[in-house]
Amino acid sequence: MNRKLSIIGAPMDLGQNRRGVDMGPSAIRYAGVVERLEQLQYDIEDLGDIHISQPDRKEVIEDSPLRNLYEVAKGNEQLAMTVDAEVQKGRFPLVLGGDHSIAIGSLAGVAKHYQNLGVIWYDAHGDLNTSETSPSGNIHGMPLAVSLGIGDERLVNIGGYEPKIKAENVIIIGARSLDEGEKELIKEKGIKVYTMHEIDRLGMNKVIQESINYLANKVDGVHLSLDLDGLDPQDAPGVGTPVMGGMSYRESHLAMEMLAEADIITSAEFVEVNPILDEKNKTASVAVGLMGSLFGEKLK
Ligand code: EXY
Ligand code: MN
Ligand code: MN
Ligand code: MN
Repeated sequence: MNRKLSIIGAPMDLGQNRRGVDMGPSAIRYAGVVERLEQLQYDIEDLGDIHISQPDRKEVIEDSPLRNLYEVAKGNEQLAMTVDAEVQKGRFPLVLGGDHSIAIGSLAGVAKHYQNLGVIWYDAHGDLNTSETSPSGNIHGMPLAVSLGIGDERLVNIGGYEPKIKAENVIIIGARSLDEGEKELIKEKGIKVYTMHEIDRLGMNKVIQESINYLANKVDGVHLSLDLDGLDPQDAPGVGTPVMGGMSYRESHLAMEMLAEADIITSAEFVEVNPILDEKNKTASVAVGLMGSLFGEKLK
């Protein structure tokens, strides 16, 4: 594992319509992320938060069904530049969300440094919608499609190139709420998905082992995009779009520990922590615990 970590806060809440997820980076810092990872002897730089401009609601020009398109695109351009610069310096970017629309910027900043970037998308959702298939207009339901080069050009081309990733290098883990258009895209592109059904049948051990094997010899880096709503709402209640029947705290720890052991993750983001919807910062603490495992707590 790269011993140099750069923490980047992305206080974005414009990719969806519930207030509070912009406080995710603060909640995760408050839950002790820096101290936790410092104990593991990482060289940590906390770069603070990128700036997210607020939409001027009086002057919104609605030429798109995508909610807050301009501000989401602008914030992600900035995130892409920040992440890009850290990777350039040889540092591991650890991005704290913010809603999941920030994966557009993280991946735009990371993917240009790889020929074949693998992606593990740990989520209750597929985040594979476009303006045509989206039931909500919320961009946090679209970042995986956007990164595959599918969707509104103003999002797809963030960072000045497209696509960021290839369908055969993506694995979705934990899916249990997929829209019809997303299911079609998964079929059409042959995206590897472990739904909760498969996780129940195979067990997390097998799912992660298979995922590691699937990506091995194919990719030159792996980005982990971990949406806290991938976990069961009992373990991670502070999220805007909870879905029952998710992965447990323990399964998620096992997943992180196995990824740490395999030493394949080269960048990561933890998203959708919403302290307003949380119970005593539980979800932020869970996120920090999972980061501890991902960065090798058990291996020490
Ligand atoms: N599929 C639904 C939509 O596109 O509106 C819900 C998306 C929720 C996305 C969350 C963050 O992963
Ligand atoms: Mn706000
Ligand atoms: Mn998501
Ligand atoms: Mn989700």
